Amino acid sequence: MEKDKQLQMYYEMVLIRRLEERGAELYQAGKIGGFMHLYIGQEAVSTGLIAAREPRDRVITAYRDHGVALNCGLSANVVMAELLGKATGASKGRGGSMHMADTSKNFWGGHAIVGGHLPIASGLALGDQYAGNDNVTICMFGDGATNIGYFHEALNLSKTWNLRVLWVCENNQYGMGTAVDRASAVSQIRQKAEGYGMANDRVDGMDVMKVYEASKKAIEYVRTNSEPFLLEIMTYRFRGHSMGDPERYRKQDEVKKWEESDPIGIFRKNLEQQKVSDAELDGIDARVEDEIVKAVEFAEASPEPGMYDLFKDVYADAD
Ligand SMILES: Cc1ncc(C[n+]2csc(CCOP(=O)(O)OP(=O)(O)O)c2C)c(N)n1
Ligand SMILES: [Mg+2]
Repeated sequence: MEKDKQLQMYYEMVLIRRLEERGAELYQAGKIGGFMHLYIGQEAVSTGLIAAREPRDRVITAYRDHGVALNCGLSANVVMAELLGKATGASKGRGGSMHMADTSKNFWGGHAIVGGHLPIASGLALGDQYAGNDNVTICMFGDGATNIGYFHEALNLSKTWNLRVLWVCENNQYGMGTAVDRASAVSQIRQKAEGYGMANDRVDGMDVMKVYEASKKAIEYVRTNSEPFLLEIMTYRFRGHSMGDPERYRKQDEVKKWEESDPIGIFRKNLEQQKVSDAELDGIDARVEDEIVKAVEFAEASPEPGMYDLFKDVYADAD
């Protein structure tokens, strides 16, 4: 891969990390309301995956969506403003942390109901099939979502109707406080694709280049064969399930062990081995710091949504 593209991926991973660290502080200061789920530790997953898509490929995800939004090209300003519930936010301040979206960037949200967006992904792909194009719909979800009925219905239909969906399970090994092997009959989520005769793969999600390569292959598979594929990406969230999780279900030793595989640290080392200088990487870090300061200023200075906007966009206008 060209150096510029690699540096762009490094920039995006650092941007996600810093935006969320700042977001956590603002949450604790009472400036962000509702639920907020951090992506810290999982940055290599969406960064490698979305770097492998064509802009015409659609992306849809669950509520752990800040990183996905940034990777899809939403600015730190609109993501931060949405976190603060401001009118300038990605969803005009009416979505909040779990409902970032921008269809102009082919980012179809941000969905809070576990598994609820999987049938929507099948629907997006069915629309593309009707339109006669070969766009791929990339649908990301957690390990916990694979125990939900929607997962099975959506996978079954996608294979039966030859829909171009790349199903991406971000296996961070817990659904809230429940470990995968306490909730799932099979420990490898990829096995669930077998029941639907669906091709599948499993990849290390702490190494962004491995994620990129596996995603590129999977997207090409879906596009050229006109059939779905399930990619399981092994990862770990360094923070709690959401803000305010007391984390009694996992040992600190386990968290520490995973933190040694910090995806940003791994990628930085990889870049240094390719002779990218520290100065260049530090320059990217500094650019991100500056961008986050400006995003907070932008969000804080932005207006609240108007009271009467509350009822807008609830239903689509019929033409
Ligand atoms: C239908 C439904 N049931 C329960 C919940 C509450 N809930 C929110 S997140 C979550 C765990 C999902 O875990 P996973 O799919 O692994 O995603 P992760 O949070 O690990 O990214 C649950 C049970 C919900 N939002 N929707
Ligand atoms: Mg999970």
